[in-house]
Amino acid sequence: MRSPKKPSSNPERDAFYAKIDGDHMMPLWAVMSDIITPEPKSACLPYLWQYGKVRDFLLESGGLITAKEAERRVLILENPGLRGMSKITTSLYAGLQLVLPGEAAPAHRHSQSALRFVLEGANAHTTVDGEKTLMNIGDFVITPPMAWHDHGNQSDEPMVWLDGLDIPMALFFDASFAEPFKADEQPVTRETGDSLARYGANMLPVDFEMQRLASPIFNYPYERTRETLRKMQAQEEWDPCHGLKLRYINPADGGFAMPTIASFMQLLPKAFKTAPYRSTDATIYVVVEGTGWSVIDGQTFDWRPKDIFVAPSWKWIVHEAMEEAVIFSFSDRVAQQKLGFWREDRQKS
Ligand code: 1HN
Repeated sequence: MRSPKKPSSNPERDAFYAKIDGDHMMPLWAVMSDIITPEPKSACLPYLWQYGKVRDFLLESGGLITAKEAERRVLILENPGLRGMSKITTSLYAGLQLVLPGEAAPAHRHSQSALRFVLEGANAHTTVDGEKTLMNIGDFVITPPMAWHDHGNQSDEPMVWLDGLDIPMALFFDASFAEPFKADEQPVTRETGDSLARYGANMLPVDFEMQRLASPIFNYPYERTRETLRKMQAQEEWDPCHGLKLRYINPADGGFAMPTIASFMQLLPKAFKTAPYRSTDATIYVVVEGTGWSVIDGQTFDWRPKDIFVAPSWKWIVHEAMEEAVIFSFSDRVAQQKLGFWREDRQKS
């Protein structure tokens, strides 16, 4: 594309702009280069939250408000370039949620899709559409659009997870609906583990038809994901940009697990350094195992387990693992692909 240059103004043009302004009109040529950029231009900045630090704030919030009063006791992770907008990237929301022993977060539903990535605790639960799922560290749990969901912690330790939602997308489309359930907890109508047994064994009920756009599996347990990485690792087939990277899928159609949010898990062997990569889906990373650093747009971020960091759209990223590392990530890739926007780039060596 020709390098965009704004036509200059002159008194005659300015007078014309002022005249049409009253009728809510604007000349395209005065704004075109701001709205059609040759490359993505984003206010989103690279950033890393150290879990050790934010965990203290989260536990402190536990003394200020109950999960029931807050509805969801969450500290939002706001991108430093997007403050005040409840966004971790331009299109995604993320927050850290705390459910203390004995607490419950009341049932509700909304058009936004949600994912949970468990950071701390054991055997607290979320109930999604009548099925109770126990949550453990590294589990990836989804709440499809308009699915009733409530959380509870009947264990004796605090439970912390990272929430990822498509809230900015629902706002962008003016398509947000939400409602509370008539009771704090929804009735449990299915056995724990039913959806994983039914849909997570490379089989489907014979006449299965997709009822919704999201995966029929609610919980992708870390144990299984980790074992898959362990087995595949032996093959030594490393992608130069990703190491060994898998995507979470909807087993019924092979697509991503959620309609708007793509999610991934990757393994980098000890001392592996990835080749520079960039893509249009700004990505949130959560370190599960190992230590290392990532260089994003020239800035270095050291990471350790449970740290959360964000890479903006179209900025070069390189990861280097000091020890064998396992990293979860999510982005709006699936939405961009459906809409025809997604692009990726690998640095030529
Ligand atoms: C929500 O429903 C949850 O269910 C967490 O845990 C965070 C942020 C905004 C709107 C709804 C949850 C949320 C949320």
